[in-house]
Amino acid sequence: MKPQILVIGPYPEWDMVELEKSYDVKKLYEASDRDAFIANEASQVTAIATRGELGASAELIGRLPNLKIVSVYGVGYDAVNLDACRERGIRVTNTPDVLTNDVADLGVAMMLCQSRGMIGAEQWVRDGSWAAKGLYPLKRKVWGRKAGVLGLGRIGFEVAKRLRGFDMDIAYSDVSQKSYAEGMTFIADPVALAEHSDFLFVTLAASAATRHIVSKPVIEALGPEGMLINISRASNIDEAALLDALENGRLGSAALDVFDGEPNLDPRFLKLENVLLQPHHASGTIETRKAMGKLVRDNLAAHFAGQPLPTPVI
Ligand code: 8YV
Repeated sequence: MKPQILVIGPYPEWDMVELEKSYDVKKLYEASDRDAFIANEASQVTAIATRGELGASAELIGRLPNLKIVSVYGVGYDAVNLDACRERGIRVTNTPDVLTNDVADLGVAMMLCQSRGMIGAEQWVRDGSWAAKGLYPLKRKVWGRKAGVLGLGRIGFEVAKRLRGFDMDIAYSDVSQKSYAEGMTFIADPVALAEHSDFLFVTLAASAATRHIVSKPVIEALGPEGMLINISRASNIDEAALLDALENGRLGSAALDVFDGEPNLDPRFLKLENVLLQPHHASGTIETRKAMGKLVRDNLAAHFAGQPLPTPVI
């Protein structure tokens, strides 16, 4: 008999095919009655496979008495209730490293796209404005300006490496100074970092400790000429303060891949012209998603074989 695993949200078909070869896959996302499904179908589940943003709540963990492992398809595991897992000795794994470069690429692309007004420029060509009105309105340069990286972990470091190619003055904030941050200025206080920056990248792993670390004072320190780029989690930002500041011009602009309540983001975002909106796809390339799927399966396989887990969180 194949072990039962519970899949919280769908994966690409290529992953589902592979998972189904080894496991009796229970698809929570297809259940019309979630409670009945968990009670009747998922009682023998020993593993959860989930996406970074979907996670596993204490309630769900509590309803799966045989659960032994949660394998997360993503580097962020903030949506998994680690306390509930620790209490029962449930292991948790994630997919670090394989997605680092793609996430950094998208963050830098978002900065360029927003600063140079590329979405509006595309529209200018398509709707005939170019021929009718002439030159596209001038935008702001990127190269040589000041960037701040809030969280110089794997992704933050790759963002900074790319920004060097634009001859930017790079500063960063983290819990401590990093030995690998050569040529970058350490500014511990996020408000001071924002004050120093034209572009502020949020690349922190989200946790209860980092909730709203990008606070109203940070947003206002970035100011009317500043741009906030978030490729981490929405919870790192005080979104109400962000919306207010974008609406009244106390913050210049933002480029966001993540939102509170996503995919149902606050409709106020849709009315703003000074924000670039992306659908949480920083790791969304075929190559990286295939590598993430494989790592999810490798962690599950190692668990069921009694081998050390390749990428454990706990
Ligand atoms: C998602 C992510 O898991 O790595 C993370 O933390 O949030 C993403 O990679 C991905 O979008 C799949 O849903």
